[in-house]
Amino acid sequence: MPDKTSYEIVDGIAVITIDNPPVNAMSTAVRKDCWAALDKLAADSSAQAAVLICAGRTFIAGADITEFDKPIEDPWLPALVEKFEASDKLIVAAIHGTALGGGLETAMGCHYRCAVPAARVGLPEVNLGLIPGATGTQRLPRLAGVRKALDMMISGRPVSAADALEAGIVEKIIDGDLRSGAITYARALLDGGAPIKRVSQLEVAADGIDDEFFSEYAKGMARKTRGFFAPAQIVKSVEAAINESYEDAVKTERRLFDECKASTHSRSQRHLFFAEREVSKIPDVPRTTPVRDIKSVAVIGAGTMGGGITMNFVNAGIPVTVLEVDEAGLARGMGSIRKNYSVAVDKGRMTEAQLEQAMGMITPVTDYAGVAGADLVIEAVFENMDIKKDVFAKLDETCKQGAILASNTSSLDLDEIAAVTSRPQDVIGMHFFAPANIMKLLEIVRGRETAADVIATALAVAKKIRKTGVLVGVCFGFVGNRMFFPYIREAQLMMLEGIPPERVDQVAFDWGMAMGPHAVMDLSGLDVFYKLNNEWRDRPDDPVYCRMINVLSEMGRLGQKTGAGTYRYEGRKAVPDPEVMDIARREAQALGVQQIEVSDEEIVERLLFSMINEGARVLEEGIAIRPGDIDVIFVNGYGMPRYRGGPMKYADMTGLDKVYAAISKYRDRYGDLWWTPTPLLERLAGEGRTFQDWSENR
Ligand code: 3H9
Repeated sequence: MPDKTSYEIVDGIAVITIDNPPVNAMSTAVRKDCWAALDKLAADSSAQAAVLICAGRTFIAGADITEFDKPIEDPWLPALVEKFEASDKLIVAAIHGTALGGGLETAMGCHYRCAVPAARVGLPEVNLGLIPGATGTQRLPRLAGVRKALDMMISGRPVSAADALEAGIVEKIIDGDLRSGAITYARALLDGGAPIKRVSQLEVAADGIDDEFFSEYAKGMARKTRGFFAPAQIVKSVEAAINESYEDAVKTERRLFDECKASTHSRSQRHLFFAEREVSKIPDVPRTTPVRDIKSVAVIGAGTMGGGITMNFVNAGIPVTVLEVDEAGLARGMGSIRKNYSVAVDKGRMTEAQLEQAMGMITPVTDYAGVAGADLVIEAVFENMDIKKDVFAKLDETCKQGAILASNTSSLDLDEIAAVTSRPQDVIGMHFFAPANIMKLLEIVRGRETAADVIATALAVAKKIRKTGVLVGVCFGFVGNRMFFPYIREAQLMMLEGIPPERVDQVAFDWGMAMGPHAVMDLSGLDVFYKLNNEWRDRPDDPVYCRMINVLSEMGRLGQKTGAGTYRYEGRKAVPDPEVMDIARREAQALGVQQIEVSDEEIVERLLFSMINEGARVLEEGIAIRPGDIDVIFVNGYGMPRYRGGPMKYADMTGLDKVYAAISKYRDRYGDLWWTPTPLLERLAGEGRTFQDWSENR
């Protein structure tokens, strides 16, 4: 027998075990082996039935995603699933861990399914820009009903074994040893004369599914799935389960799957799947690096950021000491944390008792002695170098040896901060994104002297508090903000050029951004950008640069919080303000900025390509380790849609020659200062290569 599966007879039952670590993905080799095992089962007179089970930590976690960019090799998964179903001998799938995607589809090709209580099953293909393509869109509605199947496929969220049992996706829960339990179950089915249940032959329960159902369903999911290609394809495929014969509907599913697989969306989302796993691999920090034990955390500063950071740790069960300069600030900070938790209570996500328990894990203090024993201290004070240095000097005096001293700075020189301590090896940046209790991204900033175990610990902490930690180097703004500045700069310049902010925002939104640049600035506060620009010490001298941020901030128009910024606010509703465009026109005249007409394409290019050019520089300087790391930053921290894959993947898919040509065109128009193509971009464009290719073959 080939080595990805084993075949053994126990009590007249063939036990087919897949063993393809780490997650038993259905690779070509596994598919071939399963095919052979099924042939053997058919010919084996000593086997009356079979159990399909997996070794290791999980049942099959899906098709092997690494094979999606290569030509498909037979047997392809849909054919294998049909072969399981066609078996004349009864087959039971025995599920532990997660049966996902092609894994659940294979299980649904079997005649019965049993699972351990902790198992979870789901069809998460949508997260990869795909639809289930091995008859899952046809089988799940037959077992669980149309609505439940759609909900599972559109959300991509797996359900528990208990939920699967209730929905009819599995027939039995096995307490205790799965293998022996599944064999006993198969034996009992045989002895009881249970029929061979072929899911494809079941009717789809169509009660309550009228002509309107699918269009209503599509309308209902529209807001959450805006811009994504796969969700509507899933709906169409399930619609086929109702309106077409099984054989025709499977063909429809195949067509819709192939369209998804070839789409830029799926290529982007598959790229992110691997990029998000790769970020934790640091070339000079091996996985075996020991991590420091983090049992207690202290947060310096109880402002909005400090409060949000605190909540992350409390939610992960780690007690936090919060330090503020005075009792009043402390009371305000604790009040906001309580208020945030109350919102969760109001929404039914938390009970009053849990709220009190969470608050009980926070110790408010005003004296540095109170944070002396913490394993990890995160400074979240005002973004100002002198203040930060002062805090770190105090931490160096008070904190125990071995404590990790982290700064939440979003832009400042971490090495300069570390230099005020006697232990720069213990200093690291942990840049959270607002709102810190919600946003997934954590930029982990490595200083010149940060120790390897401190980096490994910060990455482990990120995982513990359910953040995506990305390691970056020291420079102004690190990776995210540094690359976001050109995007903001171009939005600002376009305002001076007479292009209304609402148009720029609409184009960015339609491209897929969660919000346009002007709306983001108004939300964060124009003063935040104003201060950041002023902290940027070696900013090129350009009076036009972000001029409107300066003018509006100095007028006290700071954004949503003052009721007016670039927009005027009626409650939270942004209303275009003609006065702002009047100011922009006057400023443009004074600065000699031409009024121009631009296409939507130009708006996208100027916003995105300026950012990509900076990204290439970030890579050249080694500030980001891989282009994929940059992409992970932008989809997790800056509202970039996953279906674009992040700025660097978007550039690769657009073609670096096109990006280079456009940047050169803007250099001709605006000069060298901001639009000089980065040498790396120029070289790769000339060689017809991608950032990804460069990263893998350096
Ligand atoms: C599909 O099935 C299509 C079909 O409908 C139709 C076909 C015709 N393939 O996440 P982890 C790797 S689409 C290849 O760190 P965890 C992963 O890259 C598929 N590799 O572990 C990582 O590698 P490395 C539908 C895969 O315990 C390692 O395994 N299925 C696959 O945190 C460990 O992964 C899905 O979308 C794969 N399918 O989480 C499920 N899955 O160590 C995708 C994982 O080199 N997978 N790897 O970095 C998951 O959601 C999680 O991996 C899982 C485990 C929950 C299983």
